[in-house]
Amino acid sequence: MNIDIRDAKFLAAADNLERLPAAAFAEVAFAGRSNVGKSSLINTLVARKKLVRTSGTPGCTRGLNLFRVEFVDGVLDVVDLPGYGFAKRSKSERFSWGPLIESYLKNRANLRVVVVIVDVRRGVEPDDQELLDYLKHVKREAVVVATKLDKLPVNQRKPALAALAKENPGTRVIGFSSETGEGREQLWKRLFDLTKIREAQPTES
Ligand SMILES: Nc1nc2c(ncn2[C@@H]2O[C@H](COP(=O)(O)OP(=O)(O)O)[C@@H](O)[C@H]2O)c(=O)[nH]1
Ligand SMILES: [Mg+2]
Repeated sequence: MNIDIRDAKFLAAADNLERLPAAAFAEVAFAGRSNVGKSSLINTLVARKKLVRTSGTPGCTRGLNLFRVEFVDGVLDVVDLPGYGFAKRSKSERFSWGPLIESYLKNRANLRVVVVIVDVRRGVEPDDQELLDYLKHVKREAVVVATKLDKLPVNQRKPALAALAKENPGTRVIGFSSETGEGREQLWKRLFDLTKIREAQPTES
């Protein structure tokens, strides 16, 4: 498969939806617990070492970061959602990351798919499950990516992915490693299938 990325660039950081640039192209959002390897995964996917800041460096950690990835024959907008799982949530909040993300997930016009990243050694944890349930509720397409595959011994990888797939019927599970690049093609293929960007024109917002 030809994954010919012409350009990948940071567009905007937004801590409220009004400040997020208007819906332009098909969009994919990436979510996961803090430290799960989300920034590394996005960088590996777009083959840019430092497009997204990795752990330790401050970014817009509570807000949304928007990137644009250009292919020869299509454009994809990528949204890096804040990591969840650490901050305490109030009773009125469905997620520890608060109403901003919930509203984004529910209302963003050009959002085609949400990639939920889990650690292959931990599987889907309660926070992840809550997100997956919410995505189902708002009828969003979800893909579960089990990353840090390289941390498992080779003979445990297939069984771990099979177990995850079994636990999440109806959701595609893709194994991934930002260390080795394993799963990169498979994830792109899935994203191309779901967004149709390789044949896409800009969408109306
Ligand atoms: N071995 C291994 N380490 C990873 C992988 N992905 C991320 N890491 C490490 O996990 C830590 C957290 O990664 P980061 O991408 O910053 O996580 P984020 O907080 O979810 O954005 C860093 O030390 C990364 O080097 C992976 O696929 N394999
Ligand atoms: Mg990060």
